[in-house]
Parts: sequence; C-alpha cells; structure tokens
Amino acid sequence: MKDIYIKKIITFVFALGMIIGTAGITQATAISVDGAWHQFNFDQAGSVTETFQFIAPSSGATMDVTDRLIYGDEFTIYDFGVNIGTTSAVNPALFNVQSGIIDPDLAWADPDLSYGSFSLSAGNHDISFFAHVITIPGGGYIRVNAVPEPNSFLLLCAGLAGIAAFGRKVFSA
Ligand SMILES: [Ca+2]
Repeated sequence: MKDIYIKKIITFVFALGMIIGTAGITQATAISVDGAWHQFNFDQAGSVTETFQFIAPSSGATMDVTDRLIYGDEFTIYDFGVNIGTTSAVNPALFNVQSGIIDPDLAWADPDLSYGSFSLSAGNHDISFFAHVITIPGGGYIRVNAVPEPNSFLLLCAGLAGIAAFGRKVFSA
C-alpha cells in the first residue's frame, strides 16, 4: 500500500519536472529607459527566457535589439504579445560563423549581427522575443532610450521671438 503512494508521488514529481522543463521558466525583468544594455538568452527551440517591462516617457522611446556571438540568429519581437517586427535579415554565408562579439556596443555596431530599432509610444511595454535560424542556444541584447523631449529653453526662445515679431508689427503699423 505504501509503495503505491510512493510510486504515485515519484510519478507526480517526475511529471511536474517534465512540464517545467518543457515550458521553460521565463524571467520577467523591469528595466529603466536609460540606454543600458540587457542580455537575453534563447534555447534551441527559439524560446527566449527573458521578458522586459518598462514605461516609455510622454515623448516615446526607441528600443534597440541586436544578436551576439554566432551570426545568423534573428528575433521577432512582441509587445504585450503583439508582433511589432523582426530584426534584420542575415547574410546566409555567415550562418553559424562565430563573431566572437560579447560587447553589446560592438554587437550593435556590427551590421552582420541581426539588429533592429523600434519606435514605441508613451506608456507601458512588455517585450518578449522569438529567435529564428538557430542551431544552438544563444543570446542577444536589448536597450531602451527615451526620445528627447523638446528643449524647454528652445521653446522659450521661440516664444520670445514670436512676441518680438508681434511687437515690431504693432509698432511699425
Ligand atoms: Ca547569435
């Protein structure tokens, strides 16, 4: 009788392990809109194990994504599950060639590592990925920058220039 329960428990734990192992564990990471690079990783099936959450300012944000290390991986990017685009196509002659690049700035500078820049509206974003053209597990980098706000000093100058022009019109009439 006891043996049956132990067998059932072992079977249950094994089944649970299989489910967790198959589904993978996704790591949700809240990031700042500050231009800092963050790494994500993918398995052989193309599943990316990280998602990134951030809030774009009222001026909007620009999100950059690039592959790293081995050439040939491309990424389709989703925002709250909606496809917003895929990174650049890679020269097939370079598939599986090792770039050796692990510095995110150098990866971004190399056009042969698949890359993309995406404009995002103000507010909440929840970014996930799917990796294509993979032969072995790998990774990539993501960064988010704020679109610059119109400079308040320039706006003030434009306003003063407008008042001056209006004044000249009034006094010259
Ligand atoms: Ca790669």
